[in-house]
Amino acid sequence: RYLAATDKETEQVLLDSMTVIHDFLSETEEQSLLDEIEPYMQRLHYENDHWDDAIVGYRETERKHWRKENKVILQRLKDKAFSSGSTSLLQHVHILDLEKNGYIKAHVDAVRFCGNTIAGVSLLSSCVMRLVNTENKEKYGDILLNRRSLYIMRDAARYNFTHEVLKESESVFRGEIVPRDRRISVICRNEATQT
Ligand code: AKG
Repeated sequence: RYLAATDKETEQVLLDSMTVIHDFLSETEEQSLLDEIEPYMQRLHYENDHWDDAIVGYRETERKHWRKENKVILQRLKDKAFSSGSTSLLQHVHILDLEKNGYIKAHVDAVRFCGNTIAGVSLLSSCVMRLVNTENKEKYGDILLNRRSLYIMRDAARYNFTHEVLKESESVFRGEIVPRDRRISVICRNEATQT
């Protein structure tokens, strides 16, 4: 089980709107993505001054063009996460590198920048993502994101819950410590719905 929720209602909402597929990537696929990402990432410095004050200890980039073998992996991710009725995918894939002590504070992705679905794979480290109900902070679910897993967050999980990646000292799932190391997430999003 990848979800631990405070109550039954939250559990049901999150089971319906937040999917996690453990071992979505093979070790070879993880390495293949890293081989392409790392040379660029290593030239950047970790930062703490996020524009929205949401992320601590991170560096990030976006990538539109990928090596052939990684295109295949990303296409598999997109096919899994986005239905044919989805708005078009954003062309740029977001790559977020959190240092071992880095973390992401609770936030909801801006509705004017992206649509109903956020899908990401975790490289190098497992972590715990917490989704907190925006209308009642006592209702939340912890999500175990193992290294090489894929998560698909859509609709209620995306709009009605904040999401955050817990810092090392809080990285616990169902009473078990989830060791945090440097973590890179590769995230695909779809276009915002026109309103
Ligand atoms: C975001 O970019 O909004 C995130 O919270 C990233 C989540 C992740 O690293 O998987």
